[in-house]
Amino acid sequence: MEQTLVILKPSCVERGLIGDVISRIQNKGITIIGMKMMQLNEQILREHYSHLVEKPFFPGLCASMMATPVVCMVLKGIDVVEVFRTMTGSTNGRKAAPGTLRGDFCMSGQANIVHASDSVESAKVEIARFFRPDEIFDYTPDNLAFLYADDEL
Ligand code: IDP
Ligand code: MG
Repeated sequence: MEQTLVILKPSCVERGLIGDVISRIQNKGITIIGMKMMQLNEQILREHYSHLVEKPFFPGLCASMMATPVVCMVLKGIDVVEVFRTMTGSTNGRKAAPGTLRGDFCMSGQANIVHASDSVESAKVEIARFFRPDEIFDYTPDNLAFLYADDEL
């Protein structure tokens, strides 16, 4: 099964939306196999957002990601990278579809409450960036036979 990295950003933490996002994840039938709070710093953000370092908004993005601790999670499920990106919605909360996390919970293109890995390859790199192997608990939930059909497993 795939794994993906999720970060509940300071805009999620500060607005008291941690529980709402976790509920959406659990209601969907996605398994949380790693979860911790972290205080991000510029070094890890320059790696995590390396594709944005040259953008004029990068200093503001960094500041917004360091404003409070964040909650980092590793999620597991079949096709979970794509499934959770779809649940996350477009980058700008004002344009994200209703029913998505960003579409339902935010109004900003920057303070957009969640980060989600965008491919299986980047998920592997991002999980290794934010989690030590012993912080991931790759267990199999008891209700797996009710989350998926036999021929999907
Ligand atoms: P994503 O989070 O939807 O994958 P990316 O393009 O990878 O979007 O950008 C990473 C993060 O950088 C976004 O979630 C958002 O917080 C911030 N960001 C992206 N584009 C802008 C912008 O034009 N202005 C301000 N912040 C931006
Ligand atoms: Mg991205």
